[in-house]
Amino acid sequence: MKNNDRQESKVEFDVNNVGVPNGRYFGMPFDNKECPVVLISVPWDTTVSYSEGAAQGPDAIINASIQVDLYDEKIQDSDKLKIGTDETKIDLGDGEKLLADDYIKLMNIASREKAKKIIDKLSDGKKLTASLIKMQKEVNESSEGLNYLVEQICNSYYKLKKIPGVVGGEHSVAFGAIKAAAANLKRGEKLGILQFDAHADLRESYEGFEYSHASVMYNVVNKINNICSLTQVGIRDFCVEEHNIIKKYSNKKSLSEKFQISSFTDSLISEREFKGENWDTICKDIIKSLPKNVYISFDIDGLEPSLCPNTGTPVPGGLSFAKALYLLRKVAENRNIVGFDLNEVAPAKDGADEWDANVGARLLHKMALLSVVSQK
Ligand SMILES: [Mn+2]
Repeated sequence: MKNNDRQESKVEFDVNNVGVPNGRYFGMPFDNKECPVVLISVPWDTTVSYSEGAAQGPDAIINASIQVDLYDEKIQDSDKLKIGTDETKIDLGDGEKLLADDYIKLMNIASREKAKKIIDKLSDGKKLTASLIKMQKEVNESSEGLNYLVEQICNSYYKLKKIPGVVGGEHSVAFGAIKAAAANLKRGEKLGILQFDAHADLRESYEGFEYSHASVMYNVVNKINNICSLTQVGIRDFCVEEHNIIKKYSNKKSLSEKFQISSFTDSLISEREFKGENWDTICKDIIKSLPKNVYISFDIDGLEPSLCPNTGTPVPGGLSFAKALYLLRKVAENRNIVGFDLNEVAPAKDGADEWDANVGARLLHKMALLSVVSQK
C-alpha cells in the first residue's frame, strides 16, 4: 500500500492495540467532523540547503504513528482523543481531484528541481545565470503558492472550530499555518509564537529564496499581522544578522510593547542550569514571555540530534525529549494553544530506520493532545 493511500473502510479502532495502517495519523479512522484537531501533511522541502528528506516526513510519521501508544499518564481520557487527517481535495480543473498532500508532493518535485540547480551553482561559488535568476523567481512564486494553500486549508479548520496541526516538510511550511492562526483570533487578540529550533530562522532570505526554511520566522515577524511576540527555545546556530534582529526586539519589559523576541538559546539555558537553576524555573520564564494565545512551531532539530539524526541541518546540543515535553505541558496548562506545526522530520535515506519518524510521531501526538487540553 502506498503510504498515504487513505483507506475508506473504517476498521474497528482499538486504542489498546497496535493501529491498522489506513494512511491516517495514528491509524485513527474517525471522520474529521468528530475530531477537535486535524493534522495536515505538507510534504515540501524545496529550499533545503544541506540534506533533503523533509518532504518524506509526513508519510514516514504516518507509518511510525501506528505503533504510538495513545495513553498519557498525565491527561485524563487521553486515549479517547480523536485526531483527524486532512483530506482536502484540490480540483485540477478537468474534473480530476487530488488530495492536497499529493498535490503538494507534485509541486515540490517541480520546484525542488529548480531550487537544487540554483543551490548547486551557488555552492560552487559561481554567479547565477539569467535563466537561473528566472528560476529563482519561479521558486519564490511556488513558495507563495504553497503558503497560500496551507493558509487556506488551516482556515477551513478554524472555520469549523478545529485546531489545525501542520506536519512538514521543511520549516517554511509554518508560514501559512501561522498566518491562518493569527487571522482567526478573537477581535483585538494577538498571537505569540513559541519556536523550538536549533536555528533562529530570522534571515531575510537565504540562497535568494524569499521563503527559505532559514527565513520562516523573519517572514512571520515581518509579513503577518497580529503577532506580538516570538519566543525561541534551543537556538544554537545563528548568524550576526539574526543576532542583531534578536537584540533589536529583546530587552522589552513587557508584552505591552509593540513586538518582542525572547531567545532562550541553548547556551543560555545550559548556563542557567550549570549555575543551579532547574528546568521548571526556566520554563516559567519561557511561559512569561508568551501571551494568552500561542502557536507552537516545532522544528525537530531543536531536540538533541540523537533524536533526529536525519534532519536537514542537525546541530549538537539541544533539548531532551523529556524537557521539550515538560515545557509543552506547562504551556498547555497556562496558555491557549491555537495551532501548531512539526517540521524538518526526515526519515533515513535508505528507509530502513524509523527512528526519526518514531520520535516525530510521539511528539506530534503530544502536541495534538496538549493543544486540545489547553483550550480554556
Ligand atoms: Mn527551523
